[in-house]
Amino acid sequence: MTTEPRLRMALIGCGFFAQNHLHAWASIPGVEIVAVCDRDAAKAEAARTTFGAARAYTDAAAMMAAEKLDFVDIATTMQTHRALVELAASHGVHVIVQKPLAPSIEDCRAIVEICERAGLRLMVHENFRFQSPILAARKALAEGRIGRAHFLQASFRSGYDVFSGQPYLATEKRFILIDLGIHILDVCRAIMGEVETLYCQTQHINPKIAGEDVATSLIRHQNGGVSIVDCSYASRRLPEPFPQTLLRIEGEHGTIELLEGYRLRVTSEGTVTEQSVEPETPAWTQKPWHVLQESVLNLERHWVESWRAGKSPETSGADNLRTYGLVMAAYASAESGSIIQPAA
Ligand code: NAD
Ligand code: 89V
Repeated sequence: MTTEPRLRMALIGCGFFAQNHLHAWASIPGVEIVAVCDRDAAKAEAARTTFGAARAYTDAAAMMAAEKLDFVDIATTMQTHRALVELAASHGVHVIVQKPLAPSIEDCRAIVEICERAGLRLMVHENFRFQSPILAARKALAEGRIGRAHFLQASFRSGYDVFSGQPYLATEKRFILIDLGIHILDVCRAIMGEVETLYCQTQHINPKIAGEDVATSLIRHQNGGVSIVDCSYASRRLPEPFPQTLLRIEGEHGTIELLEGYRLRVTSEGTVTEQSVEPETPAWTQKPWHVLQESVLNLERHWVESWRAGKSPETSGADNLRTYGLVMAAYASAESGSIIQPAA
């Protein structure tokens, strides 16, 4: 039996969410965490010791010059992504980049072009479509249990304090659509297909933050389907549902619902079945984050599997440009009050 050599990787940006990336990489046998890098030496060193990396760096250029890597996982905030992708590409190293890919569509396109020109694999760390409850709903649809879908409501409504863990979210002029709406719009694309037109209304409820914290979009898909995508961080409810994405998919023969408490209910040809699709909680996960943490592991496994199979990952750079285009269309719609055709 031949075993493939382990993929040698490094992670750049050892901050809040990167801890999940590292736990997940450490639990995938086909991957070796060779090095970690953060501008903050203490964070880099803490990640090195916790996850058994050989070396820690504070300068990504120095790391790329010194290490022989198959890929880098970029888990910094979006302002730094383009320069770090350019650096990786100059060393012929494949790339995973956290969402949002960049602050502007021009930078996003540049990132995709840089990797295409260099012949490098590029996956955006767009993990919500890899959450196991959402995978279960997608599977029920793909199995034809409700026939062709003509309506989706994808809903994320919470009052959870995301700002204590991610303080930068409170100061950005654009908040919920680019940080969270990007995930829910991506789930919408994954379920209902490409978008023809989009209309969005935003609200700014919390006076302590700079950006919009509620966004409600009405979407017409190219296949004639219609979706509502609603996101809120100004919803006061108990039990607090963070970070659950709820779904209602209506089709010719029935309805698939992802309900609070990770219950998947399928009404198909007059029969109702309900099951728990709550993800498992490996030792490194903590509720209520476990559904996101587990999706990181699912996404990283997908990267390795698609690499080994020589296939493009589902959330490739080119794919993610379409999701990013929906976010930009939503802002354009909210600002102008008009219906927008997203950029192809
Ligand atoms: P963070 O600020 O906690 O961490 C970023 C780290 O990157 C910091 O430690 C910083 O020192 C380091 N850094 C910045 N520029 C660097 C550079 N050039 N070289 C080396 N290190 C550098 O941020 P975070 O909350 O972990 O968010 C990081 C990214 O993850 C963001 O894009 C955010 O949107 C995304 N995120 C995604 C999810 C998800 O579920 N997909 C969840 C949370 C955050
Ligand atoms: O997934 C994210 O990007 C996070 C959160 C779920 C808190 O919005 O920022």
